[in-house]
Amino acid sequence: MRRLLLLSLAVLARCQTQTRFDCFPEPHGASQQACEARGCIWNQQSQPQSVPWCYMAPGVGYKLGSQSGATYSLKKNSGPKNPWGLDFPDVQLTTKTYGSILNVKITSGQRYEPPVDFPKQPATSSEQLTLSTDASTDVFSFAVVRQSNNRKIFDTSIGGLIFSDQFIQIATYLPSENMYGWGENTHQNIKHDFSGYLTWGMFARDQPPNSGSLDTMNLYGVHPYYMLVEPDGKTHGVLILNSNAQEVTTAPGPSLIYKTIGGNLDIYFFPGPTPEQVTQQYLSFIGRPFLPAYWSLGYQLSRYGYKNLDDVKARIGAVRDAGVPIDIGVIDIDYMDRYKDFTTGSNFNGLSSYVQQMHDWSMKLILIFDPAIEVDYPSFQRGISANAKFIEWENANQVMHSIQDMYPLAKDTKIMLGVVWPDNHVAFPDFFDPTSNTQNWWISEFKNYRSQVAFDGIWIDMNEPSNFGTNDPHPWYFDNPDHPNAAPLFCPMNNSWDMPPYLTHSVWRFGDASTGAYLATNTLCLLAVQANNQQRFYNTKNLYGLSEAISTQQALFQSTGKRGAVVSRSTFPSAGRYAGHWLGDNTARWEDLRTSVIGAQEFNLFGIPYVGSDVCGFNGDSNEELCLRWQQMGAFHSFFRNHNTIGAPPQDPAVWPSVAAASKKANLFRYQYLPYLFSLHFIASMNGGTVVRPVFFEFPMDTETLNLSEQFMWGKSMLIAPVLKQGATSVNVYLPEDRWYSLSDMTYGIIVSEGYRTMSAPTTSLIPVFVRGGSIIPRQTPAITTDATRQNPFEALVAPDANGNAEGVLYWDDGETIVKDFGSHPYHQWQYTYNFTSGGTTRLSIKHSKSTTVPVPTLDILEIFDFRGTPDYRSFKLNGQTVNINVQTSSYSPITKRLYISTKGLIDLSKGDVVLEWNSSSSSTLEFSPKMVALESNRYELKL
Ligand code: MIG
Repeated sequence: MRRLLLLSLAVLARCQTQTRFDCFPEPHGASQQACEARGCIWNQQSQPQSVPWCYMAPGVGYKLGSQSGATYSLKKNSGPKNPWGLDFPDVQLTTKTYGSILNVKITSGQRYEPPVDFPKQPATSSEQLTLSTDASTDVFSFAVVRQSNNRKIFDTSIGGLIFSDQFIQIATYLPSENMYGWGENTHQNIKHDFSGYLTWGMFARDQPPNSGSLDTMNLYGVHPYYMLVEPDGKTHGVLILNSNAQEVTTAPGPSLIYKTIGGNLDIYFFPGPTPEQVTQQYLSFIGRPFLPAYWSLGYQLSRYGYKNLDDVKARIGAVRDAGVPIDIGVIDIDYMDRYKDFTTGSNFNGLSSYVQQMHDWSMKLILIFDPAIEVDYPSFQRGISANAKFIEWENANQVMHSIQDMYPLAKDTKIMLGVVWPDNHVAFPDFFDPTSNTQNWWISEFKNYRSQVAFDGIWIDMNEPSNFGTNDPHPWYFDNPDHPNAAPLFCPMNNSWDMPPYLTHSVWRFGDASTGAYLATNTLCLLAVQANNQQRFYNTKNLYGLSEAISTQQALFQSTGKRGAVVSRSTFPSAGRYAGHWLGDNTARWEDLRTSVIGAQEFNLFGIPYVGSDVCGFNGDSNEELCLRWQQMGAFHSFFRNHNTIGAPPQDPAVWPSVAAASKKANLFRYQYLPYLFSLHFIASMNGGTVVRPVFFEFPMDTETLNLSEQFMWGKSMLIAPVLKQGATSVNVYLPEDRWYSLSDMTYGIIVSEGYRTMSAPTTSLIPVFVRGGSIIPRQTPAITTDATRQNPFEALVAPDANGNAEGVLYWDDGETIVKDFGSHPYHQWQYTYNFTSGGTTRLSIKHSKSTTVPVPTLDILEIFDFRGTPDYRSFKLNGQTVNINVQTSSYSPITKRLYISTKGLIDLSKGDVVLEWNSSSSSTLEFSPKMVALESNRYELKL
């Protein structure tokens, strides 16, 4: 009886939250009449606020025709018809597996497939996913079922499947609301919201993020991927491999509605069951991230709007003089001659000798390059001679001759000309050119320029691709004194590529044609073609950044001969193999600092761990306190660059003494722990995985971690709780059930109890950082550059768990050799294991599981927290041989229980496996447990 009641309540609950498939998403013109004219239902409802009033009648979908093996032939049912195109009468659903990855694909005949080159390596898992289908009604549905517990992780019995040429929809119930990912958008919380209907656009656009309030607009890249933590903590991932303009709606149920205007529903399910395993499985399929050069983990100083080379020298000099560790100078488009790639402006004369100077300081140079090439200078000339291809009109009769005929080199071509930063019109290289002429020309331009200016890394911007003023009779640059009034591109709108029946949230978020919003806004016409007419820009636009990144990584490798680093503004799944990413043109506001913490976690889910924000804020004027806190937080993002817009006052750390001091401290901490950060990148690159990691990745069973947006982890062993609020002098941090040692100045080495803790965080100290019990963290004494730091002896920080055990790894290579494959790449790998025995022998074993001739500093320092005994310095034995410990530099405190062993040349790591053992007597009968409880008043108490 009771069960029955519960059941009917559940049914009722589901009925109440019946998901509505929006039938009038257009921004204007919805009315009962217009709605009913579409054959849809009009029913005003106020709860939740965002519920569509015009929605599709039930029964939308396909029915089963026939089945043969893993292929289901579906037929359009008698339910409502699609308002945005002719429903295909027949579609096919097929399944396939890649190891434990399950693929469900719905298509209809031969359709566009994204030309991406994923490795599609099969992944392994302890869990299995299977397909179940239901053809008992007129609405065929399928579910993806986790075998171990029969949970439906994807369940299309909600209905709503639509398949037409330019409008495709699929919907599903979800097993929980714990959804993460989808991008690129600015999310206010790391976890998605299912309390109402919220639609996120996905279409690459040159669009600065807005963190000030909830804003669902699409930004620079496209990532149709999410991860979901099920009610029991098991986690799965889902990729919809589609590169068209698309959108996703989170809705009560919880349910999800996905729409795209081309391609297929090519869906991949990654079974986990842990979040990190999901990421590994996802990356074995799409490709693992590149390993950044060691130096690229150093601190970068950038700005847009340097006046000349002296300006650059002055700011880099000031930061160095302030003693702030810095590795990289970054120069924006200012260095170019009138913003033309591969040229140097006269105000940057001497750049090549300054690079030599930087190299002498062990610093590196990263330069920006935009994809668009002005069509009247030598680089373009060489491209044309090399038969390089550019994005073009489909037919010669579409060419805008008023523009084209001004340029002898472009006059007789179909190249679609646009406007970006250069004074004259530009062309967009076609990186899908099947002949490779374009890619080879691109690479040779970099080689050529590298022989003049010895840059070390490449920053690619504007590759959505961004085009100024499309369809705008008076583009913004007409009012910019630094830009001539080049005639803007106008797209013919009488075609189904630029004006498809359904425009997606990517347009509607900005209005519609009446307000000047089009798919082509800020970009090229969607009817353009690539790959010798084989590809339509309508389909491939979202892949432009990825395609450019692939060629640019080759350009970097071939021009420098080193691994370096590329960062790209536009990304798509697998872009992490070739480039990192910065989170775009944020604003110098506290809200933006906060969302960048979320953004960096999301890009780690997307397989792009070399990611970070514009530290101190790009647009707007930064200020002392914000910049200080941003520097402190940014020191924990892999890509760590202070960047500023043109016209904004300087915001490098040397501007304010307090910021310089805090940055110095934060950067020294980062440089000290670089061997750990680098090892995380090494593992992510070799095996897949995240570097900056959401807390729930490590504690998915702890529901408290599921919406922690403001703190994150480095791998599994460090937890970082940045200060993100103006005026704050403390942070309320959540420590999941485990053992945590503080690494903050005032509480260094002390165990902090789990739960919510208020940690003191004045501007003068490091933000709260914790190391997890059971970890061994490799580190080095920091210096002013990563290169100098690398020469210093290694240290091991041992943070034992409650049983006195700990383990860790260290990966090491020369930091710059290009990784062809890890099988042949020269690197060292060590596994550290530590066991403490009370009143007995403590043992640190180091297994040298992979070795090479790359030189390695010795391991000179061991710092051990919570060492519960008095060490006998004379008992130390290295591989059985007595070793002399320098008692002058070593110490032990029975109060803090911190053991510090420092002896020059203690362990030669290059010589195979090592065991270090020593004895200790149990310390005083009074067992101190240095457990700390943070009090609301921000004072600390030692709990005895
Ligand atoms: O239209 O190169 O996101 O980082 O400073 C702006 C100038 C072009 C946008 C990039 C920003 C860069 C700026 N670029």
